Formats: sequence, structure tokens, C-alpha cells
Amino acid sequence: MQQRGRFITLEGSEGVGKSTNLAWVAEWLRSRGVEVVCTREPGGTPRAEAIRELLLSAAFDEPLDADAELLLVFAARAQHLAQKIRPALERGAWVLCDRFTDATFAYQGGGRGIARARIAELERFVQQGLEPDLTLLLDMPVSAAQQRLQGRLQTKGEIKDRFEQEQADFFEAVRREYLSCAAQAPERVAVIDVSASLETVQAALATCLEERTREWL
Ligand code: Z5A
Repeated sequence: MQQRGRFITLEGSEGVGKSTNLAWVAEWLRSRGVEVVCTREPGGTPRAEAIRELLLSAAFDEPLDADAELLLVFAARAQHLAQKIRPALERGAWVLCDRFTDATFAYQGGGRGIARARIAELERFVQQGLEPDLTLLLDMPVSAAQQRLQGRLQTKGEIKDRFEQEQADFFEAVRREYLSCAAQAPERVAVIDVSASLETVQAALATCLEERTREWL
């Protein structure tokens, strides 16, 4: 019987370097002969990407209710799991996902103040016991991450989405909740300090991946 693939997630507050390092982690795994499917949340499939647009858009002249936001996040996740993540894992591919449910605990829990128990209820309903085998939590002080993001927004001429328009205290709460998720599940979540140069960060990622994936490769 085909062995199920591994599910790895990258997490962290805005601007910490998830997109930059996801591509690097994918190459690290591919060079070891692994089939890797890269994806992201919210999104990852056409319908889930449409929900992402709704979540990120700052264009509506109407606030988005926090419970509605939470349900949209999990609606996108249900679609993503059914159409992309579970089929890939079942055929033996590894899935590398830019954000997953830790982000919901961090943003909708820490940021918006929704109770952990309510999020955990939806997690059980939607995921039916499936959770990442490994989570790389990229961590750095909020102010420095915001400077990096600002640099990228200026270089690419992008405008801030609905989450990026939040204030520093929102992102401080997000970071606290991420670190609390890591403290509660150290066997799954590895915290990587990403305040150093990209070269130093990727050396730390390589050490972590060597250790954490040794028995799977
Ligand atoms: N969201 C939610 O609320 N609930 C959920 O359950 C989920 C998501 C799943 C979209 O996420 C939003 O959805 C997110 C939370 C919410 N909003 N926020 N904020 P996203 O992942 O698409 O958005 P993001 O966090 O804003 O990601 P980002 O802007 O793409 O940032 P990043 O991927 O972490 O960073 P980056 O683009 O790779 O790097 C930023 C810049 O720093 C870039 O110019 C890099 O070249 C540079 N960089 C990266 N690393 C380094 C180092 N080491 N040194 C120097 N410069 C560096």
C-alpha cells in the first residue's frame, strides 16, 4: 500500500518570509527525491482562492464580522483539504502549505479574540483528525517584520490587504498566540528565528529539517 505523504506547514506573522522560505524548503525536499505539492491558505484551489479574495479584500464598504471571517477561513480549508491536500497526501506526495490552522488560532483567536474552544470545534469538524506532521513557525519581532513587508510592498507597488491594514497591537497578539501554539505542541512545531540574514535562516531551516524529517525520508 502507498505510504501517506507528509504534511508540512509554514507559519508566522506577516512579512516574516514565509513565501521566500517555502520555495527554499520545497527545493530542499525535492533534492532528496520527494514529490512536493506547494500550496497556501486561505486558497490553494480555484474556489478556495475565491474565498481568499473575499477575506483579503478591503474594497467592501462594510466590516467583516469576526465569526463570518472564521467560517470563511474554514470553508476555504474544507475545500482545500477535499480537493488538494488529502488527495496529494494519499498518493504519497508531501504537501508544503503556506499557513494552516495555527494561523486561525493566531489571527481569529489571538487577533480577533474568538475563543480557542470555538476554533478547536471547527478544526475537529473540518479536519477530522488531520493535522500537520511538522510546522515551521518563522518568528521575529513584529516591528522588524513590518519593515520587511513595507519594503516588499514598495518594491512591488502592492497595496495593503484587509489584514495588513491592522495595527501593531493586532500583530503582537497574533505573534503571542503563535508562540503559545508552539509551546503547546513542541513535538510538531519548530520555532525558527528569522531575524537574521536569509543565509543564516536557511542554515537553521536545514538543521531543523535534517532532524525532524530523518525518519520520514
Ligand atoms: N489568515 C487568517 O486570518 N486566518 C487563517 O486561518 C489563515 C490566514 C490561513 C493572508 O496570508 C492573510 O490571511 C494573512 C492572515 C490571514 N494576513 N496577514 N497578515 P498571506 O500569507 O498571504 O499574507 P502575509 O502574511 O501578509 O504574507 P506575505 O505578505 O506574503 O509575507 P511572507 O510570505 O511571510 O514574507 P515574504 O514575502 O517571503 O518576505 C517579506 C519580505 O522580506 C520580502 O521582500 C523578502 O525578500 C524579505 N525577506 C524575507 N526573509 C528575509 C531575511 N531573512 N532577511 C531580509 N529580508 C528578508
